[in-house]
Amino acid sequence: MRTPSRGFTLMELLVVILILGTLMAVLLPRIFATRLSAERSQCQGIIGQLATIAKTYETDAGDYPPDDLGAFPGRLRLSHNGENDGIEAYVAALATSGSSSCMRLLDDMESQGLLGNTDNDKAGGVIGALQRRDQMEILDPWKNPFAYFHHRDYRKPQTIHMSDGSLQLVRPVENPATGGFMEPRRFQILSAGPDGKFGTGDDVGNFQMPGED
Ligand SMILES: [Ca+2]
Ligand SMILES: [Ca+2]
Ligand SMILES: [Ca+2]
Repeated sequence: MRTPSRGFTLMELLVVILILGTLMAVLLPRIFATRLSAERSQCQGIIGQLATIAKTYETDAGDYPPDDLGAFPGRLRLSHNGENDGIEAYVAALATSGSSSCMRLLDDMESQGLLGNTDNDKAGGVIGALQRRDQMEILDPWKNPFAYFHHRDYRKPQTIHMSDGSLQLVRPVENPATGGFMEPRRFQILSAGPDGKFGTGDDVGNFQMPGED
């Protein structure tokens, strides 16, 4: 009579591999979906913070932060390379506002690693309380800059310098119900979402995207 082998037989190994493979196939998509959902919530949370501070800024300064680097005094010597202008102007407005709540927001973004400079541009001098020459942007959870539009500039598309080095032309989101723009009297803050492309269904904004439930 044969004595039973102490090791795994080939058949047992195959069964174990099959079970592990099935578990991975079931669990991995769920893990990815959970992560994606957490990142989307984080993105919505950041946009909520940016929108709240834009309103605080408006209460103090009489207008929302500009999206145009030409709006700042020449002594700031901001660089105009035509990339990330809107969100750079937003950051520069907060940094030069003298408001502690504006600075707190920038500090908060910095501590989360969400203050970046994807186009690597520098001003001629330091930008207010930022205390550096880098013209920073605020980044979404996928490390791409947000696009920020003041309502008066909704007809001007902006170029965003993505984290992979590519450039994307971004336009504010239109409202199919009115034929105008979403947030017609305020501003739009847009994230390209997890796919890293503006203008697709997974984009996130400071309003309910058209076609979203
Ligand atoms: Ca720039
Ligand atoms: Ca920059
Ligand atoms: Ca997208």
